[in-house]
Amino acid sequence: MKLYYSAGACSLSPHIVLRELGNKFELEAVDLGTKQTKSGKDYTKINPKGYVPALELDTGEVLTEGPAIVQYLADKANSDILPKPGTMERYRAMEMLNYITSEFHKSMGSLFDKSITPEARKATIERISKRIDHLDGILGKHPYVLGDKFSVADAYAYTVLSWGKWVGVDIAKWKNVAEFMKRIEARPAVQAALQAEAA
Ligand SMILES: N[C@@H](CCC(=O)N[C@@H](CS)C(=O)NCC(=O)O)C(=O)O
Repeated sequence: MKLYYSAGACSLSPHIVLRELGNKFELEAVDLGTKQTKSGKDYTKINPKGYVPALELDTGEVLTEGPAIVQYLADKANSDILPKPGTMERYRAMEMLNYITSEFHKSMGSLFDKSITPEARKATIERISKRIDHLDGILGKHPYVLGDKFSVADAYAYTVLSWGKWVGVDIAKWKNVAEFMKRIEARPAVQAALQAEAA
């Protein structure tokens, strides 16, 4: 299995999950500007959407979209870092993955765009702040986004919120979220993923 990634991008979420699960996998960096992979392949032939992450399976099949990849990995490993399919808890996990993808991932991502107007930037930060208020309330009740146990949704939330420092969203303002970020960052799998991506 091979994960196509870009350092610090949303591909960090499935990268963390691969390490949490103790899976054997390869990593290949993608230059998102040139769409070339580290070994010189045209990434658009691997993922025609041109963005990371993409997971190449041993069968040669390629799975894209972070929330789908993390569910695939956890289900394949029959792991408790994601509730089982068909249970109400699983729909809660999907509810949270969707919340992260639509309310944080894309809005935080849009703030990296240097051409965004100051008005649009301000409005986006205000909208994200309301979403973080909600998440802070959740994390005031339990240590992980779905409850008392680490799940794939924590890896995803950690990844997209870690962009705050680069885009002017000061996570330290939200006490529970700030503590959550430290809790997730301290996990050995997260440390290993961060080090591998920095190498
Ligand atoms: N819907 C995709 C979005 C992935 C995405 O936004 N990837 C960004 C990095 S975080 C990217 O590769 N952007 C480069 C591009 O769009 O060309 C997912 O959730 O996996």
